[in-house]
Amino acid sequence: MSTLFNPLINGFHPDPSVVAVDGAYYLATSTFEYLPGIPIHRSTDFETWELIGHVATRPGQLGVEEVPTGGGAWAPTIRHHDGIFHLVITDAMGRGMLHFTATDAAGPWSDGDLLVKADGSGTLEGIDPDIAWDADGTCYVTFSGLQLTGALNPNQPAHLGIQQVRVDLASHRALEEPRSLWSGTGLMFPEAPHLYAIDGAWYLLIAEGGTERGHSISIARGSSPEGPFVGAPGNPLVSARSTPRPIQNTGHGDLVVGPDGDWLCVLLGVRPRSGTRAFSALGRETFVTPVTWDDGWPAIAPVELNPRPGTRVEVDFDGPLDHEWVGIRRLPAEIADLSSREGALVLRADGTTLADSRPVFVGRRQEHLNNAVTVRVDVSGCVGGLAVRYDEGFRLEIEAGRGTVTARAALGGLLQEWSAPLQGDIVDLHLDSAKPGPGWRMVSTSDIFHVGFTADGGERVELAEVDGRFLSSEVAESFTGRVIGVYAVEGDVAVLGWTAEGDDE
Ligand code: 6LW
Repeated sequence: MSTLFNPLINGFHPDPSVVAVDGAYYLATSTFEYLPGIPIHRSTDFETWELIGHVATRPGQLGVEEVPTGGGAWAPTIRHHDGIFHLVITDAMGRGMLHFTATDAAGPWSDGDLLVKADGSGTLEGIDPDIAWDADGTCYVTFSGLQLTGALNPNQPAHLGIQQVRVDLASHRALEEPRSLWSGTGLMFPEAPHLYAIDGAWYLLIAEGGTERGHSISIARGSSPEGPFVGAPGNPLVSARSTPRPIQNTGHGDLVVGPDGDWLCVLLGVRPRSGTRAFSALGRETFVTPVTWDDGWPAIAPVELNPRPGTRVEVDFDGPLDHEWVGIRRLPAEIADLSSREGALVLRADGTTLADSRPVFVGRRQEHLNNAVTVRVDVSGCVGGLAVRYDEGFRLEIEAGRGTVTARAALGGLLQEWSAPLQGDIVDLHLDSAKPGPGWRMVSTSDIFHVGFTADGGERVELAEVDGRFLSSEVAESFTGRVIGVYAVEGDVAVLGWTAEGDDE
């Protein structure tokens, strides 16, 4: 029997969708403005997951180069039909609703075709597309009718409920006007629909309640993929709302038969720390929980915390970057020079800073609640550093060069800096986050950042302590997660080493 670890996939990995193909599982998640986009994790036992590749590995597959904060790759559905992998997703405020295919889930994936309205007048308006086929091969795209175009009022977006169209995949055109389907029990934001044929019935699984504390999953059943659907008596099937559970915001799930033949639900959740006002440092992560069936209805077990052991990642930049590295609105390969200096990652400044939408930055997701990253940089004649970001407006940097080290917290338009002199050009920059220790004045927080540096051969100098709640999913502007990386703002910054160590105790 497999051990179900929770998180199943640590760090910023929201909106999971999973498919089983020939004894293996392929799981896709959202990446917003980051590239490569849409990671595919593979497992045969649901216990060990390997990042085998991404859907968006080439410029133009997603239109995220100029996407506003919060936009980009939202909520994939991955399926396998007639020997081909299919993935549908919304490139929110970017290209629109897209359909990708691949014969190997590791890639390469297709360029991505826009799913267009029946009259051909542009992309289907909505988010969170699902793709399903009936026994005759009719293709259904079921989606959430959240309207992202036009005058969007973020506090009161227009929402048309769960909708569906039949689609001709040869032309990528809808064959009809969107029809409304069952849209949940009446909670806000019905979204993340997935349609399944199980034991002669059709099931429509959705998320409702919004992706914060009210989040939940509900289901309905019908005799046809077009409905009519009748909601389950036990809805919502899962929600952590108003509970003291360590995993909150549970919702947005996908069902699959697990390796032991039992049903499982993968879903998103957060791990807030503190009391009623609690803060989730890492953003929305992927979790899993058992599903049982009774009288034709599924029951989804509450999500149990079961973290994996801690990890230590050391990178010495003597080969290509692994799949975990991401860039912001551009591919790491565009800016990461690994050939001009042996054993170094050279980042060439281009006039941007981390306040800009496309900075010279490559990073990795923060995977653990307790985390320490150290990078060694050579800053002769240049300026650059190490930073943790949620988005352009919520970030914490430690930057070296020109005889100074500066820690900088830029949080929703507020800015604070701490500086100290630097001797020499080789320096270790440290960005650690940990539970508040005894005596810390702020207790209702996720974690505290300790920002410091060690100049060649010297003692570690502590520059700043910053409350981690300001870099949490409850506070930051975008609903991504923490990404920690190296960046350049002046000249050619050589990164000589990277160590990240963390655990979830
Ligand atoms: C996604 C929506 C949601 O499209 O957040 O939790 C959006 N759910 O379903 C972006 O992740």
